[in-house]
Amino acid sequence: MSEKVALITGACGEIGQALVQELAGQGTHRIVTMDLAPLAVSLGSLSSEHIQGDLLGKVKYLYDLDIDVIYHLAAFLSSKAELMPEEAHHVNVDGTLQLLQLAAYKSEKNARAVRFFFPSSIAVYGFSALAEKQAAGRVSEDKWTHPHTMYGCNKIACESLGVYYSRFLGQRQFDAHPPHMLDFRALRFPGLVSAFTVPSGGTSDYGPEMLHAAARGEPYACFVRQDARIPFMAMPDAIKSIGGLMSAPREKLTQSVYNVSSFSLSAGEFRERTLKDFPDAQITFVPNPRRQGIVDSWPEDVDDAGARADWGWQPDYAVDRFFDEYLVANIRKRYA
Ligand code: AKB
Repeated sequence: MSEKVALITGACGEIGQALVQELAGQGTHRIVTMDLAPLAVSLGSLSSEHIQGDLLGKVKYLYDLDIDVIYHLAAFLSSKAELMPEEAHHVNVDGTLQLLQLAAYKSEKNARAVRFFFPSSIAVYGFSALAEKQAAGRVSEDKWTHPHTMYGCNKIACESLGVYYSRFLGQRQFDAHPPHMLDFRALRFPGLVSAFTVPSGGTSDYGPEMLHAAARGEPYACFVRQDARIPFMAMPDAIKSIGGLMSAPREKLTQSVYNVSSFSLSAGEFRERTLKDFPDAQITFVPNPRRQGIVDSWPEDVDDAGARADWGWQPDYAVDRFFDEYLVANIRKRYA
């Protein structure tokens, strides 16, 4: 195995756990993981080194590694960030800035662009009225980018910083011999749903929470209205989209930031699909005004034509296959 390092921050999160397994299976890089938490025992053997602790205090240790690619997943999600906005900004933006500085330094020093993956979100979009959201339907990357949450502000700031570090750092693109700059690539994820992990701190969490509660046989009070609609995606498709974007030749990419979508569901439809497989599930709707407000500010769906055109994005799990083949079977196994 190459000594070139694939660094995964936030490795203990939902995307992180799935990505560690995927990259370990590929065997192209030495995997170094980072998180506040210890790595799950089941993943321990897949990471050659787990750096546990506060990201901002640990970045200095990464300068000794032969970093080839960074998957920067560590972040406060939307609901948690609203409880502590300044801390969220510090981790979400200052943490990303420090890793971009590391990738920029390594790219120039090794004369080889470090690829930098950043998970952005539908939270970069912002609607002020339901009628506006419904009229907009599937939004494209250049419209409605007025986030209403600290998390959304952080995501759009990090997108801009990533583009800056990969194309305009110090305006050195005008130098006679511009330095190698990092290769920044981002995806604006919808709500992600895993059959194997449960979300925490997000606002799209009501979808997976509803299913996991039903599978455990526990009642669930959904914190948004039945008509609340946002896009969702199965975790395997999220991992597929990261692989698709990160393996695409740079010259094929006409953007640095891409929407990716799979299906759009209302909370009421989520309940109906859940009851189909768990008929005894007790699911009620008890909207939380603040979290409802966040979901109302997010789009019903996103337009991912750019991703499909530039790097052949195509989800594997539309809504029926998502429930029937991915979620219900695996979630039953998890709680059996
Ligand atoms: C959240 O709910 O905060 C995230 C997201 C949609 O980015 N899952």
